Amino acid sequence: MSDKNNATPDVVEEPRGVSRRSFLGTGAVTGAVLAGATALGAGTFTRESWAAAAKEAKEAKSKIHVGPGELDEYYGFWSGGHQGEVRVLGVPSMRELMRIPVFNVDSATGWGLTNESKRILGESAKYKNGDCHHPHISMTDGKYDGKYLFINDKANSRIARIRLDIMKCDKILTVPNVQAIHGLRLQKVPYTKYVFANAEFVIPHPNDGHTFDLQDKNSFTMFNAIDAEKMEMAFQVIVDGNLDNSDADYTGQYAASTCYNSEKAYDLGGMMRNERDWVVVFNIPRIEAAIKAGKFITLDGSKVPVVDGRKTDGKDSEFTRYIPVPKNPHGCNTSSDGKYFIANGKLSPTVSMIAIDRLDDLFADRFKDPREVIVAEPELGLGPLHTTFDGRGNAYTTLFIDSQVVKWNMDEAIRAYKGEKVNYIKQKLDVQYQPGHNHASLTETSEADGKWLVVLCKFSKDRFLPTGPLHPENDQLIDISGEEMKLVHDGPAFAEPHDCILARRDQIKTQKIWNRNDPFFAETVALAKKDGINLETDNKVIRDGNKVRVYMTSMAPAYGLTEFTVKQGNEVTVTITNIDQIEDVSHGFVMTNHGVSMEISPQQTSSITFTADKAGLHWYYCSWFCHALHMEMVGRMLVEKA
Ligand code: CUK
Ligand code: CUA
Ligand code: CA
Repeated sequence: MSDKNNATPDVVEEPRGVSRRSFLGTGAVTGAVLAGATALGAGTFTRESWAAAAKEAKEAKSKIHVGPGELDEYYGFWSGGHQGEVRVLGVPSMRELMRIPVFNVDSATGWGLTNESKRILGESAKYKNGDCHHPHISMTDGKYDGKYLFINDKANSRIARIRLDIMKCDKILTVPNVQAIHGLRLQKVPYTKYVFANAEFVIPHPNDGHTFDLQDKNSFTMFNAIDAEKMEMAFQVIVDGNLDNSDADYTGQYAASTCYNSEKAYDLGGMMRNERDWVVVFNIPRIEAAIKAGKFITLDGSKVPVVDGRKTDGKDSEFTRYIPVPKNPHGCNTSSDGKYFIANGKLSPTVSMIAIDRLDDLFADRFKDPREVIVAEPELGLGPLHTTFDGRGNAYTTLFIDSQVVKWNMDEAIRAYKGEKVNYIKQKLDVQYQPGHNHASLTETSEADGKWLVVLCKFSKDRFLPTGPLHPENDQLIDISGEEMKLVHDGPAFAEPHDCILARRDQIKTQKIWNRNDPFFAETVALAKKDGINLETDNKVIRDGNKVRVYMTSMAPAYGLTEFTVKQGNEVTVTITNIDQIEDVSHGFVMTNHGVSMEISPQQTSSITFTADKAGLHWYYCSWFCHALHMEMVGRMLVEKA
């Protein structure tokens, strides 16, 4: 019988009957090919290739097996895509360890329901959706410091920060006057002072309906820098074209972003008109100096300093340089040796290697042609989207249309660009199917260790048990420690993790139980103080007009209050402090038929506000199984008729 989990089917089917190679035969890469490949499916798999894969998988099994009770070597942080959360995985086991709700509502932890989470969500709490793409860990001296993880929300133009010591989101910022925060990267050196974030879409300014013309000189998008510690806007830079992905360098001086819509077009055809778009490089010290000197403007009612990084009459601004690259580039990746920004061609089979050590000269206008900073443009295959690095001079690029990862050597690509006859391509490995991001262990740091490569495939097709019309994505794990890449694991994932990041387990240090002074619930503690409440000991009901504040403790298997009375129509705030000191004894609080649910982990205070709109008896109960008598951990809210 066929067993696709072991990659040894009896019947070898070619997905959708159209082979990848037949696309290769169609010649020029166009949007039509790209669209066609997506719609029709790609990838030719013979019985031999399945069998070979099966053999390799068996060999690799021992490597990825993390036995019961054993711990993974790496933390992986996965974007939850348009599901809006961040997921924590162990690598290489690929086991999901935790979910961190961010731009979504989560009924287990009460994220989006509790007062603590609503304060963090702020104004934007009204949005129940998000679209995460790029999770990145804060750095000091080009290495992960394990303090924060930042992630974008493309859907509602937000940036969130997650504290890695508690693995909870602690700040969310809506970026003003832009639409769709997409590419997000962090300053690596000397430390993550800034979060760099691209706003993707061009919009009129002010966007008040006075014009809808994207060619208007007041229609543009902006590059954004956020103060990572304060989570406040630092500055914005107006650019030509649009902005897709970005990365920062290892000197602290430059950041670079790809632009696929240099045309400022409205539609697909228009966005593919130019043979070349560009990479825009930002000179951070020059921008900082201008702002310090007061040489900035503000826009559309916001106070954020804005500088203009557009060309004027073909002349560069002091803040930016535009480097033409082919065509609708997507991913932008700094090599872990700090030498190159690599722009991935998408509609071109090439990637463009920009020498970072030539950027000083570029900004000093020492080149006739900005393309003199390009040291190689290796041809890799169809649909290059993202590149990652093993720290041994090799790069790994995803080929969306070819459904492959290509391993290539950077030095050899440079030699070939100079005319030497050298084959810089080391290996092409089929992946299943249509990969977007890939990410090698520690690749964004100077410590890239070349052990594991995660490839996030957009299509899983036949790789898993069918789940109806909506398929999972396929996050594949590849062993890159040897000469050859070896596929070792298929991991189904929900709702498109665009990107992920891997850190060594020693780089992430978490708290076992909450600190009573934690800022996460400090405001709730302050409010309790105003009511004269000692949260660790008091079980009290405070009546304040139509508002009722119920304070109680929880300790397995009982709440401090098993009954409280309110009047119909009262606005009730329940604040619970979990005085258990034992690791892992989390309690919950659910008020039945009121849409009320929250987590209270050891030494945590959580609160939630709702209207007691129904007269009668309403049970509340603990939702995390905490004790043999967990079912008995209940209480009653008695609502008197109005
Ligand atoms: S993007 Cu999704 S595959 Cu938002 Cu980084 Cu490239
Ligand atoms: Cu407390 Cu279950
Ligand atoms: Ca274009």
